[in-house]
Amino acid sequence: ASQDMMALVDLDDEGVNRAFRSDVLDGMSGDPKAIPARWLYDDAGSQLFEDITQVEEYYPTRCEREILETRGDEFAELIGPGRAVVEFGSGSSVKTPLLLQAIDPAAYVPLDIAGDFLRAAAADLSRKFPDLPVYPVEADFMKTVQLPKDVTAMPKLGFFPGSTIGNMVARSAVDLLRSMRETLGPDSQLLIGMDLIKNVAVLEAAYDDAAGVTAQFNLNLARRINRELGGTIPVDKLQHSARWNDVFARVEMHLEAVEDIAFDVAGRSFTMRKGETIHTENSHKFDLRSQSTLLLAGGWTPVKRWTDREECFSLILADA
Ligand code: AVJ
Repeated sequence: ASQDMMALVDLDDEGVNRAFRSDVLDGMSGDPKAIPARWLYDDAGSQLFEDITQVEEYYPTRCEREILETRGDEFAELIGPGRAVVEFGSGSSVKTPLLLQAIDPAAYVPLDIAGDFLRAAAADLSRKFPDLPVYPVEADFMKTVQLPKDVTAMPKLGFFPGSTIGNMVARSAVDLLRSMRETLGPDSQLLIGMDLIKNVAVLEAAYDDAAGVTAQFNLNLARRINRELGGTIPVDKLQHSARWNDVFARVEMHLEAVEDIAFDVAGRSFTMRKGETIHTENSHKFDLRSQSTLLLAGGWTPVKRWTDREECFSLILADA
């Protein structure tokens, strides 16, 4: 049922824990087994993802940065100054300075579920832009977020880089785009990154790098289950797998059992046959038309689209 990020949960620690347990138990009871990708991003997972963005094979970060670095004048012209920039799933906010520098915003509101990570990144950004008010909000951006009252009167620019939208199946992506529109208001704009369909070998290498960083990111989910849910998963008997699914236009990450295994999670027993997998993430890829269709279904009208020189990745500006 839940091979995507969708989960409407309370964000107090106990709520997170309960939601994690129920998502994992549900997901491990299914056939095929699947756990929502959002649980990959605890503080350790968020750090491992930052490491992924540095590996040679992982082109999205590099290509998106190229667009942000070279199109500042066009952003300034089409977006204008004085907006509150609301970043969804801000992570380490490494790309953000490129945007903020170009458009001269009135405030910056990073939203993320990884609290410690969020606050460290916000503090870092405040040092770079001492005159910019920064209001970090620890929140699950899958639901409509109450923004700090200091920014309610400002026109908003939603910033959703990295093709994180690609983690969701279309139905959830549309729900998210609609709730972003709800969060940001009727005069808002959205600058969203969307990864492009390309050569399968390039796509699969980006999700299975030679140094094994993506494998560690994926395996961290099994370690997190062991840590937080009293699990006994034999992590050394799982291997990372990344495969292009052409029907769904997505790269899928799985954890595959290398032999028959049995283990407990939160007091319940599970088995995996050799070759059986736990589906842990989808990363959907797009073309021009699928991008427009998705945005329009979510209530956003595309205004301008940029790609990097190699046409690996795209950024799209849309109006509410
Ligand atoms: C954070 C969703 C953009 O799908 O490319 C990277 C996550 N997973 N390598 C992506 C990810 C494995 C990443 N996003």
